[in-house]
Amino acid sequence: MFMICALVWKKWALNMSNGTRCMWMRGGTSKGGFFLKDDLPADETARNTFLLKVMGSPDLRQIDGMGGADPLTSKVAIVCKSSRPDADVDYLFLQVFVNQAIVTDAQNCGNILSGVGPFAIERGLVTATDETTRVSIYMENTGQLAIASVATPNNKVSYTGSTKIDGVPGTHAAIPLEFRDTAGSSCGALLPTGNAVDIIDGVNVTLIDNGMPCIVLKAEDVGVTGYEDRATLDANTALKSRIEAIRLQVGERMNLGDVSKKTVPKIMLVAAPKAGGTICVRSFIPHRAHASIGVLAAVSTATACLIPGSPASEVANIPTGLRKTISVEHPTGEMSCILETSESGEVISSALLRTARKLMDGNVFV
Ligand code: NQM
Repeated sequence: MFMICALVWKKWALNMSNGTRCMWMRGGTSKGGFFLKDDLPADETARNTFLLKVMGSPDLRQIDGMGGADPLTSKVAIVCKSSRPDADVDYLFLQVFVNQAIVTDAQNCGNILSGVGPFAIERGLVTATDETTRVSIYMENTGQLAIASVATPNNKVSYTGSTKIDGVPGTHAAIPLEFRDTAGSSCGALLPTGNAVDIIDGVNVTLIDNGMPCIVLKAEDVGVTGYEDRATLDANTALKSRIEAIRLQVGERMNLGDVSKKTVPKIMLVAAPKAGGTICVRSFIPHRAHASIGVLAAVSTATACLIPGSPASEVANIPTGLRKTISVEHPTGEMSCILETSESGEVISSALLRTARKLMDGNVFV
């Protein structure tokens, strides 16, 4: 025992001076540090203390760390080889709060997920095969699987390509993501209260979880249009207090417990589409407006469009057919979610396109 402790301590003493190996990546419209599990302390408290230092939290500017002073750029992926027969790697997502000393695993992140396949191949956890390598990823936060298809010409990850995703300048290699069985990922059921609509503080809401716990409500019901830009929404303190009051009340009902220190549920303000899409969304994650939209939050909101009577269904322009492309308009463009539905209208699987890019591979110092 003493020997093991001494070895662990020695490894950490070394890390302090030599830094800790990590890769910084953009995943979809988010950005963060990607670590191999073995490169981080096994003890959760020590790990979280380390990650707060890496990001420079708590501090609004994160000036003494790598974080970008925004929840969307203060994210961490921890990856290891999976022991599960159906997965290549396990991925744990951690949200590092910007201005509070909190690191939480209470949510998943589909944008950061886009970087996990390339990272796993780059680190040798998965061997590249053919032009495209399919990586099966067990998402530890919610206990579900995702499949990422990564471009690997000549058995090497390629980040270059012609795919454009809104919210990211330029074009990159496409990384299609496929999800199955995401219903009830954190809440235990797609509709955790059993209702298509609940009324909270006089507002009709759909409480839904198809990969991300979300409160879906009409923007007009809380006094905005749903077409505002991020800065306008972020400056609207009255709106923020009103929707936070709703959020705090539904935590228990969504089986999430006390959500005052959690980043779920997210709040999705919906309105009729304005740019030829299916629905228009402004989301809060949950205390800042999102610059675009979260991946699984978009899937959950797209699913809400298909629930008769929900506020989303009332404003959405829903396509016909069992395989539906739900184009979710957001502040910087749109995200297309492909939903596969059964004859009875149940969503069986979802898929969408992301891109990712390696930004830095090296050692981080705390
Ligand atoms: O919903 C932001 C993001 C996300 C999460 C957030 C995400 C998802 O855009 O799957 O991607 O909701 O905190 O990265």
